[in-house]
Amino acid sequence: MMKYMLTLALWIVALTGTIAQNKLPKPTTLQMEWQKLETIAFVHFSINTFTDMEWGYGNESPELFNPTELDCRQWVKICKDAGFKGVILTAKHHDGFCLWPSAYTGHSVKNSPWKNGQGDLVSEFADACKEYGLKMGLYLSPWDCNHPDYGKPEYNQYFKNQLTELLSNYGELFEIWFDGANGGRGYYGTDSLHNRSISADYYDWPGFVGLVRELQPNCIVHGGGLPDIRWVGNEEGYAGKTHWSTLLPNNQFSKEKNHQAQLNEGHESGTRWLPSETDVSVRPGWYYHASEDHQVKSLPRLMDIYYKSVGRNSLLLLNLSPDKRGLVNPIDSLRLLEWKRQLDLDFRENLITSKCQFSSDNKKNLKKAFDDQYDSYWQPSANTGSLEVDFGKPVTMNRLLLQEYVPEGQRVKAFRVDYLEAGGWKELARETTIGYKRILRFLPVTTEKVRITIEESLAPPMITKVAAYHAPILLAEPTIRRDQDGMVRILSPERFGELFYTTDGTLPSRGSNQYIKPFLFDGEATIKAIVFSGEAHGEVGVQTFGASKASWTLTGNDESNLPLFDGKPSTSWVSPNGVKEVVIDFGESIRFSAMTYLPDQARWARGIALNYWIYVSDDGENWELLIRGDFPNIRNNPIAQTIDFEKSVKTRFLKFETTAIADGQNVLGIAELDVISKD
Ligand code: FUL
Repeated sequence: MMKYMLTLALWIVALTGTIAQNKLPKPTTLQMEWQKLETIAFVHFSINTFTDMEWGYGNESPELFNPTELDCRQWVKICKDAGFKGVILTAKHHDGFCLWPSAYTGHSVKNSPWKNGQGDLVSEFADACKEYGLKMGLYLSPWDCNHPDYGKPEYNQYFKNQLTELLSNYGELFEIWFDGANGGRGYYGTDSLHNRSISADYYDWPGFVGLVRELQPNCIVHGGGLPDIRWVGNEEGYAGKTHWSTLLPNNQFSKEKNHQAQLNEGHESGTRWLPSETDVSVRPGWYYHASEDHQVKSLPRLMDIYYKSVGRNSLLLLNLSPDKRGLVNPIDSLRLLEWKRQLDLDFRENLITSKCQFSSDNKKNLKKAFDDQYDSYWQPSANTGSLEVDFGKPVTMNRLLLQEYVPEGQRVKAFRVDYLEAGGWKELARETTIGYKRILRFLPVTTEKVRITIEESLAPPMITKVAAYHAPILLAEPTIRRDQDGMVRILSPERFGELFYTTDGTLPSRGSNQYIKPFLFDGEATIKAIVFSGEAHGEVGVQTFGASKASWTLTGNDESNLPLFDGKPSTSWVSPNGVKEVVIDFGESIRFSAMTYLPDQARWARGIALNYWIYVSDDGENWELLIRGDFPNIRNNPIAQTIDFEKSVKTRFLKFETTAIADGQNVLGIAELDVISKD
């Protein structure tokens, strides 16, 4: 009887496990192939490159499009050398200009001076991808500020016609990118700053996706009313630490939590396999702007992005912005090559080799967690279990890489890593999800043994890879901050090393001023700093400061306004509910010709202004409108926005007002406002 009960109990456990496993959403073969690409590239190149904009109006003359040295082979070769497996080109952005001679519009390369209107950039791009063996993808913006039918049902047919051209004429595509962005300014309309709000069901998504399925059955779809992969919820390059490749239907998203935060983490109980793609640009903007040449992301920043995307179960889509010549700038290409070299160094040697001893509560298939085959895995007999690696000698490591076999669903909910120190186990990390790939970074530990314990899982976990590495130290660039009184603080993210700085724009070296404690440096300045550890040094941190803020106040406001002037991007001033403006009293008349607005930098920001009205006044009562405009793409990419005036202005009071705030919020949020004289 006892034996019978036991068998029954085991059978019930097994059955419940099977039911749980069967209910787990699973990726399609296509989604799996895509996930394994790990890093792919984006290229933003179009009319915006020539107008120095991020979002065009749609009324730009095709005559403006005239790259003098365009060479798609150069772009694709850089992508190949940087280790990307595929590359996606913006065939048409929101302004409607087409990089191929579409038969359905004149707003394309065929009316540009480039190759006397005979060129087809998409075709050149396709040839380059073929030559270098990279997968080719295309971005086609549904939002089109140029087309007269946009906003009417007819536009859907126009879009399908264009999509058909792209899907039929350029060979195999691995990814098609439908952008969800909509709104802002457009050419056709009553007001050049009008908002084109369209209803949620305006686009014929099923029709668009249907075309892709029919004409390119091996092509993954980004967006398009949800299809195959999802946006990661930000354009800064990070996936959530907890990161599920599964998502609930839109109407089941939690009401309590920000929508983007949910995209960033996915849902443990998600009913659909929708892995995330982390799209981020090497520069602040997506398009090339000479003014951002000094803001190409640093090597440590790019490494951080890799670890926070690929290392958190996402796929990285990193953007390049060819310049007006039609070439990727050497600053960007060299940085990408450095990045690839550093990645190779970080993962040069897996410290877990066949010489190690492995043990576990379930020894069956244990070695499969340590081989290089993705399709073979180790599984504990229940939803929890642990495995241990004995190196047989002390080894030093600071990275641990784990992979689940996800074709059978993402399972692990919680895991712990311990290492042996002085005869006892010590906790190294306590984490949540693993997914396709998870990489942990920690300060180096020297140990003989490491143990991974799966503490919670939706079904018996399938662990296909455990690897350990000792990545070289990478010295990051220092950050430079200045408070309202002009005190400058330089901080190094490293806990060691010596800091040196300059205030005259020259490159800092060991011979420059050594930073020991905060120092006073008020007024406009560019401060550069570097950290040295022995001979090794990091990259140079650069910070440009505007006019002194020592005597600035906000009129009609109290002390709580200080975050606006404190020089800390991490703190923000937020207006009282319903107030959409801020008035600054400089204390005296000052002259300046530009200003910058840094929106709230919080992860789920408050009060991002989508447009601006700048007024000036000498007495704080009579105001003159100086300039107004939009902040394109600020919601997705909340970087500092520079507003250049036509000529310099001398004034005592400045009013910054907005009429449109992201996500329909009713407050204005400002991390920093600065004024700069550029003359
Ligand atoms: C966003 C767009 O609005 C940006 O301009 C860029 O193309 C980015 C990749 O997607 O939504």
